[in-house]
Amino acid sequence: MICRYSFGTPLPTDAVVRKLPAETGALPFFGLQENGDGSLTFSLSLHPEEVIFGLGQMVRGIDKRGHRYESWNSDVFNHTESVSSLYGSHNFVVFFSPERLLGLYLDDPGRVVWDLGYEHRDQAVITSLSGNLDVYLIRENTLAGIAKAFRQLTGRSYLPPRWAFGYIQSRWGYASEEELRSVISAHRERHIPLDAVCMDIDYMVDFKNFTWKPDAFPDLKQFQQKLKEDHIRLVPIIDAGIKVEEGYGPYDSGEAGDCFCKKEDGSNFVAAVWPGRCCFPDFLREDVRRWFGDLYRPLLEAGIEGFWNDMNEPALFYSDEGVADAFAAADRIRSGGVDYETTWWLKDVFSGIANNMDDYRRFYHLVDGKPVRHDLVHNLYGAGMTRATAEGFRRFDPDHRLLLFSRSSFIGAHRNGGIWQGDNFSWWSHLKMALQMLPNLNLCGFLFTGCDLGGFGCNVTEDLLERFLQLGVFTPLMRNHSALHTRDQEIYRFDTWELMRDTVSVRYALLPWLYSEFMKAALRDEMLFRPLAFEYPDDKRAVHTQDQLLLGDGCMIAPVYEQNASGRFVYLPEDMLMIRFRSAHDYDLVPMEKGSHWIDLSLAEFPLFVKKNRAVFLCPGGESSELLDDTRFTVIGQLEIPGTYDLYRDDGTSVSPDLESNLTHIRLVPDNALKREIQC
Ligand code: MIG
Repeated sequence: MICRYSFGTPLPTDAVVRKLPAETGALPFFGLQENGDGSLTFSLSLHPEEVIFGLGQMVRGIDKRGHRYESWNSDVFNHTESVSSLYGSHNFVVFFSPERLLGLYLDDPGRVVWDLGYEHRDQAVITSLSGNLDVYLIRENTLAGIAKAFRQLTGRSYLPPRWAFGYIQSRWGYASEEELRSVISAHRERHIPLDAVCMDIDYMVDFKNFTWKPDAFPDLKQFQQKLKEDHIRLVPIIDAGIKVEEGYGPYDSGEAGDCFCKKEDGSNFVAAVWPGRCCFPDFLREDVRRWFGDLYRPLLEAGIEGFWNDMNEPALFYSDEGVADAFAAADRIRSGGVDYETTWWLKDVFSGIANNMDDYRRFYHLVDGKPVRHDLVHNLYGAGMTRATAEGFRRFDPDHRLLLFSRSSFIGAHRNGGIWQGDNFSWWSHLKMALQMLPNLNLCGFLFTGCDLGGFGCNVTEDLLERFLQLGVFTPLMRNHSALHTRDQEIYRFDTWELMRDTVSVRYALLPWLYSEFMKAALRDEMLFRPLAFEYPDDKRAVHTQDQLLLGDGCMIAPVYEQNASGRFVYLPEDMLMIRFRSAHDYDLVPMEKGSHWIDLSLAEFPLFVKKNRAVFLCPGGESSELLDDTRFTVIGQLEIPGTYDLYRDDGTSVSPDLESNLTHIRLVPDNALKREIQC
């Protein structure tokens, strides 16, 4: 059951797809306080054992209790424990204790502060700064029921094409056809499976969106065509800002259509990003989305089938006004004398030039024809860009799914694209963080996601990359990405590349099954990754587990996320079969009993646990998702009672696939084996 309560004058957000009438009674469960400055606070006392799932893309554990978070889409380069926001705002949480099961969704495009037991461990105190919002309460009997109800409120998750489940190699710095070709052939020569390579900003002319360097990419169309013969796709990046430059098509057409965000005086808001001074499309307007979505055409016509959208919080390096304010601050100090406090303050003033709150208050959007200051709708910007892109794709090619993943997002954007987890570091703690983010992202509707495997910033080590890949085997987006000037991070750069290749090969053997699990979850409004509490709500140990996840129908993952570990402890909430993978063909099958276990896992090994009477399907493998044989499988599982597995298969691109007609019901017949070969 979902109830909507409305406060103030909420702005349209495009987050929900079901319009519910607002309740007339008071909001139950929560204490309500008007703070006098327009902001509204909702409070709830927490049970000692209460766990809080949700908030999607966010640092810290699976259980969000015990800290303070903010919904404020931010370009953050350092995902430490004390950071309060990342790139997306996902204002949905589920409170779960022996006495309560309650979903809370705040449809609010502005800043929201979530104190979930930070100030007082037994209190959740949630503040909407604008006080204009819709609050939804979701009550169901199970955690999974709440997740499903929320998805039905906010709409079906985005479906990527099947090739997007292949391994993707990316790096900031690949600047030419030649360079990309050599990266691709280094994979192919070593039989490291690969489906796509990303093109970061270096492919553009002066970082201008929708351009590409003519000397580095003399014939992009032909290049992409040739690569497709080898089953490789190019995935270029697009940023949010449009360079101010007369004669540059997107700027001229944007100006002609009056598409850019304005300052109070009616002139374009200008701030610098990679290309220098840029204007920012007002993605909240339908006509602007249409204009922007059509800008992808030349790239689509060149045969490109996937994109990633970046810098759409929007990230702002500086504005002229901001720089002038900082110089003025410096001048004040210059005349007033310098001490350590003023110099520290000055340092903050200058480092605060980027992504500055004053800048976010300097420009306006048109919402229903009326100007709305950016900070009040800040968290919608990336979602608007995603929507513009997705709508453009649909106009260009209504019959095929294209790949799209964005950095910034909001609830609702999950219908139009995936997201990646942003600029993580090559840190072991970020491997754990990536794992912990997955179920909360899924809960909020973002199924197609993954982190930068190996870590984006800092220098990776080969063992860290291998362990990252072992998590990546299971994440829908399996992309190795790293920043300019960091250590080379392609698999083939390392002495242990064969281990890593074998790990990627497990992904390809699992790909048809993983795709089947993903598509069923998406089409049934379910999650792919769930916290253990979803299936074992009465098992206290399971409910509080922070480093294992349920995967699909009847599986569990428990990656190693510590350097030099020779294994890890795993808690099995029931009897399971462990598959300890070394490669697609080399693995141990170990039946294990409910309880705690130490599991040996050398660097080359990673486990997948399968419940009794459930099965995992391994196909013969291959080096491209398009070359996999999904009719012959090794079926792994302990089968004690007759059952079925519903294998989802489709053409991998059709836009509205029908779930039922794409299922093959495979009979699981009890036997004494742990694996068997089938054809279907
Ligand atoms: O200011 O395009 O998160 O993946 O490689 C950095 C360069 C801009 C941030 C993205 C990252 C990408 C990088 N971008």
